[in-house]
Amino acid sequence: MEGTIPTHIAIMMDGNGRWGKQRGLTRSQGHYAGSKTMENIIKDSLEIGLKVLTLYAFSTENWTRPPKEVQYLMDLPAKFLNTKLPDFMENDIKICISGDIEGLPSHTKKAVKKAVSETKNNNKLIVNFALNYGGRHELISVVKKILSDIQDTKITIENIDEQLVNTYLYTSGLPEPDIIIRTGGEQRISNFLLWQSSKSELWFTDTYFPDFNKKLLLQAIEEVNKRKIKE
Ligand code: V0D
Repeated sequence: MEGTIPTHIAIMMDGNGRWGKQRGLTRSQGHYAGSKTMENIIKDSLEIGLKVLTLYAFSTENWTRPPKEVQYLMDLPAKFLNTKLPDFMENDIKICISGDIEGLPSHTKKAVKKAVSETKNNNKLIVNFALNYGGRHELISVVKKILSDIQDTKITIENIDEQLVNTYLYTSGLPEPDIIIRTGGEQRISNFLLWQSSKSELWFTDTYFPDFNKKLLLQAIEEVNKRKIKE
């Protein structure tokens, strides 16, 4: 690998259901395969020295999928976090969540809060899960919180600038993504990190997420590095 490793990569993990279907499996079996790939990508991120990895697993729009699939998806975060927590501790990985976790099932919320609090002092790699995340929903929540703080006289209208807005986002304290990768063939931002993506490089691949790997991750980084030399 030549060139520099970015600080923050965000991945839209798309194409899991289609990967399953293509192999005569269920969509949920595709999601399971995706969760194994996710474990590998977290390991790869540690190895290459990334500081922040954001993983977009579920948008607020996904609630309209078949109930069985939604049920399966909703159990993945708790299963994943409860199984992997010792591994995160051992590898100095901090878990962050970006999204509206209040609307989630209570067992999911519980597992999420536990993982966030137990890993809060870790600092080799931040794995930021975008969970029940929607960019517009996030911006609406920012507007509401700012208005509420104005009403409570904690801030004034004159205080509102980019830096202040940043502190009200789910991603407060995290650097903006250098690269946003979307797997699965679609080339859209689909309501992901609307505010935070203003300067991000976008990289797309037709590869379904379960087939994503370290080689493609490094290819994305290299291609983006080349774009920058040309500037
Ligand atoms: C399904 C590929 C881990 C994407 C990965 C509810 C499709 C496997 C999580 C997870 C999903 C989320 C939050 C967290 C810890 C783990 C996850 C969903 C889907 C959406 F704090 N895998 N995973 N979440 N899939």
